[in-house]
Amino acid sequence: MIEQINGQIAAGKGKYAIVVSRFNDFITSKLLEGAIDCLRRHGASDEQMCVAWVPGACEITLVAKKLAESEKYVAVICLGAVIRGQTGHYDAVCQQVVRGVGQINYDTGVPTIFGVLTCENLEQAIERAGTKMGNAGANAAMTAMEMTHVIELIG
Ligand code: INI
Repeated sequence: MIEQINGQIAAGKGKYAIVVSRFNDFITSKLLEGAIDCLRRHGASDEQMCVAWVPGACEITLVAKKLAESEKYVAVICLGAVIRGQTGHYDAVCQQVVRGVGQINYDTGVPTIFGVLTCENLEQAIERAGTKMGNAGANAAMTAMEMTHVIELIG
């Protein structure tokens, strides 16, 4: 028989950290609402959540790393919105955050989830912040719960 490792989407007993950037906060606040709502719907109490605000996407990784290293949280959810229309250094900001968040996973072993929108324009960001394309914050929260359980099952 093939051994199966299949994480469930349930909050469990652990505490989840959410790092959210204030830049474009009319979008990121919707991502945060989506993540909190999703964790609650899957059994998390408010005591199982911690929200850390940072100025912009570039600041997410340092705070996410500190939270992951603290050993207080089962997962760290990173939320932000980088929108090309507004910045000449869009590609650099995106690369820095993508690489940084990925690296935290390997360095700490704590699932650290990339819930940062990288969009061409404001319309795309709105579509992913609770309208046509769903809510990327809620998706990130689902991923955090599933990854937490997968890691638990591996032991
Ligand atoms: N930060 C974002 O989160 N999104 C953006 O679209 C953005 N733009 O457009 O520049 C942005 N810039 C700020 C950056 O993340 C840092 O906060 C800033 O450079 C200070 O380090």
